[in-house]
Amino acid sequence: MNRHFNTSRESSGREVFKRKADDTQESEIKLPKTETDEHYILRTNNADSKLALPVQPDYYDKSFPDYRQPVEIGCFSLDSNRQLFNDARQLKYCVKPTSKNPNFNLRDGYKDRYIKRNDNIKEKLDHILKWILLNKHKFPTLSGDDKSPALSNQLHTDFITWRGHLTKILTTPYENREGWMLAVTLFHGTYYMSEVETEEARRQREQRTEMQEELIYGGYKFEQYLCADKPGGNPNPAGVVNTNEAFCCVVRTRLNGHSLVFSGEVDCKDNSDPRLKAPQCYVELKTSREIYTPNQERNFHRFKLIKWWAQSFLPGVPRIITGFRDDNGMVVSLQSFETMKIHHLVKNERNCWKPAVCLNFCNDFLSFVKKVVTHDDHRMVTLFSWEPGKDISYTVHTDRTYAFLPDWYVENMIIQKGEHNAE
Ligand code: 0WD
Ligand code: CA
Repeated sequence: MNRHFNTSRESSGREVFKRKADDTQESEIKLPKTETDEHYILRTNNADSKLALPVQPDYYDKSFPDYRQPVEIGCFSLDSNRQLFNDARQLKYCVKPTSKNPNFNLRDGYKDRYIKRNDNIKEKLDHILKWILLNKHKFPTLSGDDKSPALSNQLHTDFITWRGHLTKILTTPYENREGWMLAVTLFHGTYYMSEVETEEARRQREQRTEMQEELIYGGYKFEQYLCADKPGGNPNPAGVVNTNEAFCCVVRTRLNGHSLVFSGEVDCKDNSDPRLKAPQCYVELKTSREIYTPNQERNFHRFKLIKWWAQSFLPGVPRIITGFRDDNGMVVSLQSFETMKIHHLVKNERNCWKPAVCLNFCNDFLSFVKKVVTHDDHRMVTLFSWEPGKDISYTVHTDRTYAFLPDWYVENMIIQKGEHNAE
């Protein structure tokens, strides 16, 4: 089997008993070691008792879990109107600059050649769900005589989500600034996970300064300097930057016992080696401020590279091309990072992040979701929330406040089931 990493599972289960010494009568009980060696905390108070998941890296510092080589099962494109096409028309082709010290002006066009996506519109999982309906044949079905109609309408996939949501989960043990909320619905045996913007994130988004907006634009502008629309073509820095347009790949993989299908935006393809199949031919593009001091380098290693690593590791994108910009918004140097070698660059930092901790934590979080969400109901949402310094907790919602599976998706899945039954 082709795997990124092979491990033998270690058992490092320690029984921990935590009781809060305050007057809320809330106690935390680390559940005894289980077969799967997970670290739930049973949080009880007088009203009810709930499990919570701790995030401290120590709990997850064991050998690497199995993470299967991600396989691309499809892709889609979003045009300037955010219309979805079941093809690669928006895929761009990477053109390596001849100079290692280019002079790309990342501010060029910010005022007059920028069409910005409306980020007040929450698209949730809609694009992925549309893609699924167009590509149901790509999901494994049960074969043989025991194929039951009820089961044949299942996707045989544990989790469906955006890659960006998984990136946030992977980096949680080391995150100390931004919390998150993830809505989960179990429908026909599959857990759908869709982010809900936190109040704090919304506030930050609405109060962005002009300088922050310009930095966000600069990331897209950098893509324009490095990418051509056609293989063999040339980049066109005189064009408009339209952030509605996107190319997304859909990959299937497995983390220990959890099968995953997720989609992530891909910046461009390296077309120079025709033997490279997707996702190995994909390239992630990034910009970052030039590094002048050891302290800046340390922060880059500790806080930025973990996000870059997690984002590209998940779909198996092997390379990240970075443009380092000066304070005038000019790209003054380029550097290429190999995703699988990023950790070697950072591991000498004190208290540095570890890939195994990120993946073990993700594995336990997904197990936690399966343990907590047991009702198969498209209207029901379990909202998992995390704030820095706290455990992961959840609330259950049966009103439609957080429901995110659209009727057109649910109906399509249910109608198909009825059709099968009628056969
Ligand atoms: O919260 C999210 N990540 C959501 C993403 C919620 C709803 C929709 N989307 C979709 C959009 O359709 C977009 O095309 O995000 C797609 C990208 O998803 P992803 O790959 O799972 O997200 P992530 O890994 O966080 O971001 C990849 C790139 C970013 O590149 P950088 O180099 O900055 O990490 O996608 C862009 C951005 O260029 N991006 C977005 N584009 C449009 N809408 C969004 C967004 N909400 N978030 C990131
Ligand atoms: Ca990028």
